Amino acid sequence: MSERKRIFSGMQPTGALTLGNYLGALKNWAQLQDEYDSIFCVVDLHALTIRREPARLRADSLSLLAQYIACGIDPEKNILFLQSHVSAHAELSWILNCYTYMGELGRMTQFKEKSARHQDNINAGLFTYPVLMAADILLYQTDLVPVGGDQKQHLELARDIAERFNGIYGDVFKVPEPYIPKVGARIMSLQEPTSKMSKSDENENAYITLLDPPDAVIRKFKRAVTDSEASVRFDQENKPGISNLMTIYSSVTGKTYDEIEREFEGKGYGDFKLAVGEAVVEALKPVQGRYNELMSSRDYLTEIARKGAETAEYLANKTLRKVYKKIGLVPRP
Ligand code: AQP
Repeated sequence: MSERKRIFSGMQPTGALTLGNYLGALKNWAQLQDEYDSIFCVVDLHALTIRREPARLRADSLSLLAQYIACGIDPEKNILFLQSHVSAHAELSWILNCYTYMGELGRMTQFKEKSARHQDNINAGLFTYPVLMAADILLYQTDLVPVGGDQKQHLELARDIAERFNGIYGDVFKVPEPYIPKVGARIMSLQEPTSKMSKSDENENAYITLLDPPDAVIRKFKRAVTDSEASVRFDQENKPGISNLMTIYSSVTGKTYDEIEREFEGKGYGDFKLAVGEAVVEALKPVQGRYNELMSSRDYLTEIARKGAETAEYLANKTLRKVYKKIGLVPRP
């Protein structure tokens, strides 16, 4: 790889991506890929923190790779791979566990939310999830991590772990910066606009997936929860539903909030919701076309994953070897 700055990011293969995943992160990956050396990972090990049907996980992993490419991630320019194919992720994660404090992990909002939602399976992986995420990022001497706003806390922890480690052993890890979009950092549920849009929401009207057919997209936007004021105006606190729809519309059309307010002045919510739905359908059309093509070329996808893992492994092992040496493990003879 060249001396350009480096990006790393990943998503869990837990079903079709939502508009939140796309607008919060993936769209930026595509925009940044020409400027940075980019490494994009399907974080299948992270997905194990929730019980998954093995066949489903297998299918979702390749499907996620296809969704990355369908959203404009060029496999010729970037490294695309599956996390479980590069064992250094699990290995560094163990080491970093020994440099992370229980108190730090206990403060993570995602752990609190996910353990409340999955009371029957509050496993240790759910707790140490941010450490694996830190390992993912630090292995590649990453400069920038494009993620949605919900991952900010995890990224701050990754920075703390890197600084702590460097403080003891010298400059081993690059300390990464977050890259969080100004518009779209937190796309909210269409049914409960004070919670984030999530692919594991039980109510499928709450989220739009990148693979939803046009009629489902329009129907879900028509049912989106709004308010009784009948005025399209950005006010996150008092009008979270309309503000969320404005964010989505702004992200997919590039229009500013002022322009949107003017466009819908004197019009009802019905017109606005339909316009948002239609804009999203248009944005998803090319993504879905490309996705369907890719899913019928399985060999092409597995070849990308194979090549990606090879390069990623080389880079990751360089860092891992340095870490092992610094902490005093005897090099393998
Ligand atoms: N609602 C959102 N708005 C903006 N960005 C979001 N991201 C997730 N939800 C939103 C960003 O998408 C990336 C991938 O996240 P992940 O695959 O690690 O899963 P997650 O954050 O746990 O997302 P979900 O959709 O809520 O998945 P489930 O329901 O499976 O837990 C990250 O960059 C994240 O910031």
